[in-house]
Amino acid sequence: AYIYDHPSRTFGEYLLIPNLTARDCLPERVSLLAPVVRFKADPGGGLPEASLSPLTINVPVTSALMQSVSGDELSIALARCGGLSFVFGSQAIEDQVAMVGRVKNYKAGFVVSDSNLDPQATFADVVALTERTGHSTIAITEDGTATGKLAGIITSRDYRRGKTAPTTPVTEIMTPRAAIHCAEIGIDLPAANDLIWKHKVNCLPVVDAEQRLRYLIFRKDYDAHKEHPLENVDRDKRLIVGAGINTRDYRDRVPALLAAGADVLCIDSSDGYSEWQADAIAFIKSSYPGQGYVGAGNVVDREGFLYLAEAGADFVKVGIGGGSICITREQKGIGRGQASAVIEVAKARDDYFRKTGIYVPVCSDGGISQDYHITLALAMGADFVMLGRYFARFDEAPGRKVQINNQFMKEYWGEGSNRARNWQRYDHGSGDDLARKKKLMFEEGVDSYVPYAGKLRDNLEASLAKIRSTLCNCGALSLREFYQRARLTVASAVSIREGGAHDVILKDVHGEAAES
Ligand code: MZP
Repeated sequence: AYIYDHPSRTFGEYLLIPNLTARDCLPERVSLLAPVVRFKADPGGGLPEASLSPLTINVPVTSALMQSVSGDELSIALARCGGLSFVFGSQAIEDQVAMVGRVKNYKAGFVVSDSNLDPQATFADVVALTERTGHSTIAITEDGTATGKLAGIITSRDYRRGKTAPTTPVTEIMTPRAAIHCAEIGIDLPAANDLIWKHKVNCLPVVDAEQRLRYLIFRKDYDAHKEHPLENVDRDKRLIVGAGINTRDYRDRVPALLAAGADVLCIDSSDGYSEWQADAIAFIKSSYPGQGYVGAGNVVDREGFLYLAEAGADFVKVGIGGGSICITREQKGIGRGQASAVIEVAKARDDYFRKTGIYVPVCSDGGISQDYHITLALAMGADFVMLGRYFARFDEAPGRKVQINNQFMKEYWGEGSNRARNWQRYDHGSGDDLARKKKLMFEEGVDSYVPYAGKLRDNLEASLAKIRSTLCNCGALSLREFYQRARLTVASAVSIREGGAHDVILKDVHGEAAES
């Protein structure tokens, strides 16, 4: 056997050393634009600009192709914040297509205008409006005037549960808070405005040309749905979305996903250094020349990268065994520390670019347990990262939210667990007895909980703020500059301990000394 000289390392073993920060190197000037798919550039000009890629994302973060992560709701939320989701492929083709369709048909942006609701609007029109805009609460008066009788208030949630119908008594379906506001708003607009500002009522009035109150939008919903500056849309203003595929049914799945509008595909496999992947890529490239983008992986070394790049992969995903729910290393002894894998593959990508003039983006997948690990992956040369656990904690993730020991948790299960039964991800392609193979011989993933963390947008914005701030510490205004300038050091176990609060007694939430 060939034995590597150095141990393979992971993110938590490294630290960044700051560079000089120029006066104009400010977080608000940092661009996190990242390339997603391969492109050609002049290798004589150094590493190429991300903007040359035909598909870019405004923030270098993607969500994992997992049942417990990338459903349509999370895909919409992430694209709206500048990232990209890959809708999981371990489901029936028609179900996946429907999910992709829901993301593509989501109406990006938030339009508040008279044309939203005709004065003659019926209740059904309002229901349609609610669905289209994603407002969770709208109140209307019967005749569209401020003094008109309240016709109804609907919430998207209630509507989906089938509770809302024109005949449903208003009080049964509105939140107590909304009930108070609406009872008070049997009044004209100036008075409604007074009410809103005086009591800091959490809603916005929508009025017609004659300044008549038409309906109310609750402020938090408005904030959640107004256009985000980093929102990822392609020319038709639709959100961008990716989709997972496998090396078994791609001849049926790929055409259906592309027809549904998927912007990019990704072959989902725990070990991508295989002829099965080259076959799937060849099929897509020959069937959809110039438009079927497909990422491949996962690999952990130079050879794996070069094989997939030569096969035509549009990006290459890196990582085996580092996922938080992954037990592949324990079960099979296969894998590599994620930092070592990313460093080697990024170098292979740069060499390949210098030799061919083709830049194939690299995605670091799995094993990110701290926000700064994202930054380290980017410093080591990843173009973007893929996260599972991180996203599974949010409201928008498909897992159930449960309360355990007074703490809210979300469910998070691996694709290699018996719960997901994603046998194609671990398939070696032998034999044709699919029925027999449609179960896992042994598990490579676990079924688990992760601490609930609230809304995707709030958390992602906090994580991105840290990344931008770190780029400034290192004197970089773009990811390309960051990769070129970053200086990293391996940290000893003692210096890692030094990095947390130490030798102090922390206060608890009541301001008392917490028991250690
Ligand atoms: P993490 O962000 O939770 O650490 O890792 C997510 C990644 O773990 C996924 O993108 C995928 O590559 C990998 N994964 C998903 N399921 C399993 C499994 O069941 C797994 N073993 O390793």
